Amino acid sequence: MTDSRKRQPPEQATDRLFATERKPEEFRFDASVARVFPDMIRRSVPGYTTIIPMIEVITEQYAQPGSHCYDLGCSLGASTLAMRHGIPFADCHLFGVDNSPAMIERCEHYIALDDSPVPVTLRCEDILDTELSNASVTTLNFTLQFIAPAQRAGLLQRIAEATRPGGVLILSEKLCFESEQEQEIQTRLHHAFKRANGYSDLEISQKRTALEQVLIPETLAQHQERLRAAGFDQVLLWYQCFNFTSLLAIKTP
Ligand code: GEK
Repeated sequence: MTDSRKRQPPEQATDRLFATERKPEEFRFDASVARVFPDMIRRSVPGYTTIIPMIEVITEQYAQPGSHCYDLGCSLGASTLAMRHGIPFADCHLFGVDNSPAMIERCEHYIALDDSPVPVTLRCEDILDTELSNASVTTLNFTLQFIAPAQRAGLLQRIAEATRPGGVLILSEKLCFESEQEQEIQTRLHHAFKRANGYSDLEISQKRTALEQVLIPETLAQHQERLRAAGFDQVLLWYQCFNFTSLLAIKTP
């Protein structure tokens, strides 16, 4: 593992995409989002700045020599680079997959600036179609929530089947809650986090509307049960901040 403080991203554009009144439109991962994405995700997702370096720590523990590692929904490659620096074997191959051309184009630039010897291939593909095999560590860092719920079980099964014994899936997601009261409290805390990071009430409410049909959260129990049904033997919750969590699903050796 290398010193993550040496890999700070260059100065980033500030997210003001929802700052002025706009007609409601579905959220898309287009060029305008890709341009401000590091600022947007850091200020919107509680725990994101903790989860990224921990993906490096977890990858270091579970990567296997001669295996493939996958970052599914890699965006600009923050999780891809964390995995790359965690992989202790030069004969591993890391694949970053995203179906947004604007994200992949910028991601290529960040990967090129990085000096780790682990080979990385970026694929501009749908993660539902991308080829998976010989996997030791796979990451879905806030990506499954954008997949249609009916297609989630099939994708997780394909990941589990492609995973070697002893391999893992790191799954980070926004959660919803069965209890209305908990839902209200966690949502309020999440919005307070966004306000503390400089987002206005207008920005929070317009973004929420744009994401409504696109980002579909599920409960912790739904995730845990589906991961087990998909073929993972152990499912650990290793991180939660408000309504955002990260799970470690392990295939026993
Ligand atoms: C990070 N992991 O920085 N196929 C491929 N990519 C997809 C698909 C799909 N079907 N659906 C959505 N995406 C990153 C952050 S962001 C999370 C991941 C967020 C991609 C989409 O283009 C976007 O880049 C990514 O999944 C989700 O650690 O914005 O909250």
